[in-house]
Parts: sequence; C-alpha cells; structure tokens
Amino acid sequence: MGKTAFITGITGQDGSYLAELLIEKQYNVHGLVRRSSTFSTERIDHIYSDVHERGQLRLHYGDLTDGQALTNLVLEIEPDEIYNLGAQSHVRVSYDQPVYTLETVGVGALNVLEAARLLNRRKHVRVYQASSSEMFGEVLETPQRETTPFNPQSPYACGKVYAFHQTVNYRRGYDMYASNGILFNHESERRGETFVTRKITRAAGRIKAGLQSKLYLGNLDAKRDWGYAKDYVEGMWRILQHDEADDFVLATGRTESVRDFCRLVFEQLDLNYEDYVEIDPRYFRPAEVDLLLGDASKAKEKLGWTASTDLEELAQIMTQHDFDLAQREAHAKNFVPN
Ligand code: NAP
Ligand code: F7E
Repeated sequence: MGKTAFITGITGQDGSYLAELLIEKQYNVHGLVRRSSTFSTERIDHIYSDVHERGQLRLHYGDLTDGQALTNLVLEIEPDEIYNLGAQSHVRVSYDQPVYTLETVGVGALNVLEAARLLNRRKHVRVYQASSSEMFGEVLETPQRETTPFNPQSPYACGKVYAFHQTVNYRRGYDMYASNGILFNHESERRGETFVTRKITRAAGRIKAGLQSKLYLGNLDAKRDWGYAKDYVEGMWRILQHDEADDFVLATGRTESVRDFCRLVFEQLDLNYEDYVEIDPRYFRPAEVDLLLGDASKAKEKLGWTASTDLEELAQIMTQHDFDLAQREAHAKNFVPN
C-alpha cells in the first residue's frame, strides 16, 4: 500500500506535475479543487483518465479560505504528506486583490497547518509549504539563500512571508514536520498564460503562425532565476523525504532578464523580438523585484537535488509547444467544413 498525499493547488502548474510524480511513485493522491462554473481540471484530466480505475487520484471540492471544510477533509483523508501549493499566485494581480491574496496565500496556509496539527494528534503527517523567492523582494544579499533576510515587495510576497513564518512556528511550537521550499521562478508548457515566460512563448508562436502581430510587455530589465517546473516538483518531494523538517532554496543559480528570454524565444523561431515587442506601462508594477538569483547548495548537499534543465532547453520546450499550439489554432481558424 503506497503513501497518501493531499495536494492543494492540484489544478495549477506545479500541482499537476507533482500529482504525476507521486502517482508514478505509487502514492494515492487526493487533490483540492475549487468549484467554478467551467472546468478547471485541464492540466490533470489526462492523469485522471489514466488512473481512474485504480482510484489513485481523487478530487475534492474545497477552498483554502474555508478552514473548517479543509480540516474535515484532512481528518477524513489522513494523508502522510500534505503539499500546500494553492494560492492566488500572480504578483501583479495581488496589487488589485490584496485582501483576497492574503486570505489564500497567508490565512490559507495557516488553515492547512491547523488541519495538519489536528491530524498530527492521531497520525504523523508531513507538510510542505510552497514558499517563494518573491519573499526576498528588494534583495538584501546576492545570491539569495536560506539565511538571506526577507524584504517583500508586494501583497503576494507579504502573504508568503507570513505563511513561511507560520510553517516554522508550527514546526517549533508543536514539534510538527513542516518544511518550506523557497522556490525561485519555475516555468513550463503548463505555466499560466499571464506569467511572463508563457506570455512570451505563446505570443511568439502565434506571431510565427500569422495569428498575432505584436506582444505588449512591461519591464524588460527585471532579472529572474528561471528553472523547469518538472525539476522543481521532484525537489518538493525530496524536501518531504528528508529526515528532519527544514527550509530549502531551489534555484538554478543563473539569472537572465525578461529581454534575454524574449531574444532567446524569438530567435528559436527565426524572428527578431525587437520587431514585435512593445512596452505597455499597464504591465509595470507599483514596486518591482529587479533581480533574483538563488543559491541552492543546501538542497544539493542535503537532498542531492539540482536543476537539470537549463534556460535554453526550457525556452526550447516552451517555444516548440506553443508554436505547435498556434499552428493548430491557425489550422482550426482556416478550416472550412464542406
Ligand atoms: P498556479 O499555476 O497559479 O496554481 C495555483 C493553484 O492554486 C491552482 O490550482 C488554483 O486553483 C489554486 N487556488 C487558487 N486560489 C485557491 C483557493 N482560494 N483555494 C484553493 N485553491 C486555490 O501556481 P503554480 O505556479 O503552480 O505555483 C504553485 C505554488 O507555488 C503557489 O503557491 C505559488 O504561489 C508558489 N510558487 C510558485 C512559483 C513559480 O515560479 N511557479 C515559485 C515559488 C512559489 P484554480 O485552478 O481553480 O485557479
Ligand atoms: O513576472 C516582468 C515582471 O509574472 C516576471 C510567480 O510564479 O514567480 C512568479 O512571480 C517578471 C517581473 O513572475 C510582463 O515585472 C514584464 O519582473 O512571470 P512573472 P513573478 O512576478 O516573478 C514567483 C517566484 C512566484 O512565487 C509567483 O507566484 O517579468 N514582466 N512584462 C512581466 N510580467 C508579466 N506577468 N507580464 C508582463 O507583461
């Protein structure tokens, strides 16, 4: 009988890759899904249909802000591991919806910890909290590591700092196994389309396929340490397999600008980004995080984890995927039924 895991945010980028990984490792996976008027399970539908008969993936309606229902669910499922990945995860949007963002990112994490604390009275449970490099904000040290002080720059980042400290607090106060993964940006062909890397690969593919003529972006000079989401969910799992609960940075150790990422993607399609990219100040943020660069040596030493996909490979995977997608869109648009 495999272990049981409970994933909040299972319909998101990371949740979908993590569910695949845990199913491969013979876990029984339970996921929290928000009810919406349209389906939100596109990223996990293929897993569901693959393992449906074995009952290895079960989805439950719920919301991180509904602590009582979350506790009932956790006590019913009795997971060995909880991965708290659910969040309003868009930094720009967190300025428009600061209270809601804090309710999901901050209080939501606290609700998960409380549910785990109650379960822990009768069964040992391990909790992973999805912390973020955004907590370093206007950075006080470069590269950023586990000991770098936080200096958050957005409602989202403030919520993540709160959740980080609550996780440490539950570990110390209740002797619980609760760990933070401080993950630097990680992307993929499943990345939400309003995050900058995916926005760029989607637009470049559509431009090449003749479906779009311009790409409007904000600050091209911001620098990020970008890795591949598949590598990072492996890191999350390793964090929870470690003998003792602890906090770990996961990063590639390389930083590039948004402009560099544009150049890389457009070049792969034999295009010059300067012919297509225009600046729209609507995408500027009230406060920008100028530079993130992570030092993941603790994860390498203690977990044997390193990011195995470099930025060129990542850009290639995403660009190819989105060019194929754009070609299918173009084909569907031109299709005239007999
Ligand atoms: P994502 O694609 O935006 O997924 C977020 C998930 O959270 C979705 O499943 C979403 O459900 C769910 N969610 C949102 N509000 C919720 C609520 N109130 N109750 C329950 N679920 C809710 O994010 P991601 O990129 O996979 O990131 C996973 C986690 O890691 C997030 O906590 C994020 O803040 C954190 N993180 C991400 C990165 C990164 O670079 N990707 C780096 C560091 C940390 P719907 O599908 O219904 O919207
Ligand atoms: O922005 C700049 C923008 O939205 C990256 C989340 O997963 O990673 C993510 O947060 C940079 C910023 O990601 C556009 O100003 C320019 O400097 O892709 P992003 P993020 O804000 O770094 C962290 C680690 C998380 O934890 C978050 O959950 O790109 N940028 N022009 C733009 N960004 C967007 N979105 N759109 C633009 O048009």
